[in-house]
Amino acid sequence: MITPYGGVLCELLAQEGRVADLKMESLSFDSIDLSSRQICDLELLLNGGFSPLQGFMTQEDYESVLDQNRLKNGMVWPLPITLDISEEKAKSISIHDRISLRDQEGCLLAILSVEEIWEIDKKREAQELFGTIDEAHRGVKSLYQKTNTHYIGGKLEGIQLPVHYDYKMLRLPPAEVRIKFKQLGWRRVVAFQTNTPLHRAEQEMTLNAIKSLDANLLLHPAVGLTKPADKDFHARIRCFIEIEKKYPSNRIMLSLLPFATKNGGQKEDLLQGIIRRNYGCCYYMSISGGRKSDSFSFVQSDNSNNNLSELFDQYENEVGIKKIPAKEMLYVEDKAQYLPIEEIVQGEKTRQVSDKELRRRLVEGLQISEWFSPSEVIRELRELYRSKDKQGITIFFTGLSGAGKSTIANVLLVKLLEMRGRPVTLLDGDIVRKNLSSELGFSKGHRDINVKRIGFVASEITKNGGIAICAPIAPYKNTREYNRALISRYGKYVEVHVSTPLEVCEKRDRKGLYAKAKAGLIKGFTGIDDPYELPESPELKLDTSALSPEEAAQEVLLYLENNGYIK
Ligand code: PPS
Repeated sequence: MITPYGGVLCELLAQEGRVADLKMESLSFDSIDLSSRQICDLELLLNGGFSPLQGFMTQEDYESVLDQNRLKNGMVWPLPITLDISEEKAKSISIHDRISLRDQEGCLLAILSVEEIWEIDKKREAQELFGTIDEAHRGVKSLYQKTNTHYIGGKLEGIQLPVHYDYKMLRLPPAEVRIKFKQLGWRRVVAFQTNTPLHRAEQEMTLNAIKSLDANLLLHPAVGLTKPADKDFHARIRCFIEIEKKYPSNRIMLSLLPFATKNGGQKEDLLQGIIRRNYGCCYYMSISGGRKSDSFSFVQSDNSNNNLSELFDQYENEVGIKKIPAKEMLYVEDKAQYLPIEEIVQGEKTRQVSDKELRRRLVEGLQISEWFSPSEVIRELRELYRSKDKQGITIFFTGLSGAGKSTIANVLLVKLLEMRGRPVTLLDGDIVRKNLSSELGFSKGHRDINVKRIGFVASEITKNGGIAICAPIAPYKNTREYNRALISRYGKYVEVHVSTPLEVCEKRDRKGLYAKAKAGLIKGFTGIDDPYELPESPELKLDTSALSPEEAAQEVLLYLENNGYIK
């Protein structure tokens, strides 16, 4: 029977006294500010997750990993763990230098003793790692576009682990996880890697696996490249917290792994296994990518057409962790239980919900049954995929001066406030010019800044589930499209072209500005000597020469109601 890996953890954090010395010495060192991806690698190096590595790889290790999935000392290691720097930086650093590695706020994390600096042969790396040099592959694209030109390798001395303010209790380093396993008397642990929330099918699948192996479960999602302010991330973690409660409490532990994907297919899967071995697990199981949109089958990560387990199978004895297959389970309606596919008798009615269907139901606010997922998990997902009537909305009026934007916006504001439900904010042109953009004039550059500021504030309101009503002239198409793209990431964007003809606006001329512009007293006036670029496909077009303000506002409400955004 397989036993947990007894190998020594290479934790690279310096002892307390040494840390004080290093901090003093580092005052004269050059610094590298690490990207979030590099910080993930550094964390796993410092906390022992990447044992036996003692620093960022030198060229010999790197070449050996590319050539034969092994470090130069012969140990299995499938992917390079390297630190990339720019050519300019590479020129300013010499071998034997010591370099401070800092996070994005400048906080000192570690000291690197430079052993080697070399230029990356990206073509070779792409070919060896991803089997292609085609940038359609995410790993290749990232290597070509986001990775610097040089690698710098050498041993590390850690000052402190990267700082996390969120879910501290769930961010256990390998040594602490090992201790917990010991305290709990867990000798056989299956590490389960997933990027997506678990539903009942995956819960049953993992339960089935641990029962058959007489083991326990470490639910160990990789949460590397996520930003603390990312709503998605928090919803995902809360889903894990909720599903954890649905397991027998003595069988499961949830912990977060600071690993940033390297899009490395089979090689990455093996690396993930090695990391879990270092955390004290003896089995490894993974699903990535969720369910296919049209069926229940798990989508294996990334580039490989081969069975994802092949490379793992080849090395598992040497590595000291065994991969177990993720066996799909389906809900059998007649039996009101989940069964592995191979145990389902022909003719038995099974049920499934694809990812696409799940998203549709979440967005439409439709029912999702308990057999598919616990209501607590669905509640968290509903926060993320808010149904249309709970999503934030931006209603963006655009049109000439005097077209009637502000008047309709004010009527709409009152009507929406009457309805209650969501907080509503009016960002009228004049209000914004007074409070947000008082230093700006009417040049193209200033108008762009003004309209983008409105877009930014509206995007924040929309993100947080409110309604933003905006009413600037916003004469330029590109800036409007910029706002549309920004805001649509967070909720519904409704462009309303207030298309009242120029002649009508001129005739109204409530502020007397058209007369002044025509007399040449104001320069660059929209519609007179500055362009108004017509919206190509606004959600609504309203001409106030034919509609009263109430009628125009009613059109907007009808649009929102017909499309499910208000009830
Ligand atoms: S923009 O282009 O979107 O930044 O304009 P906006 O912030 O909506 O400001 C438009 C109001 O400013 C007054 N005003 C001018 N408008 C257009 N062109 C020039 N040169 C200009 N100078 C001053 C004008 O009264 C607009 O008010 P509304 O409410 O639209 O009539």
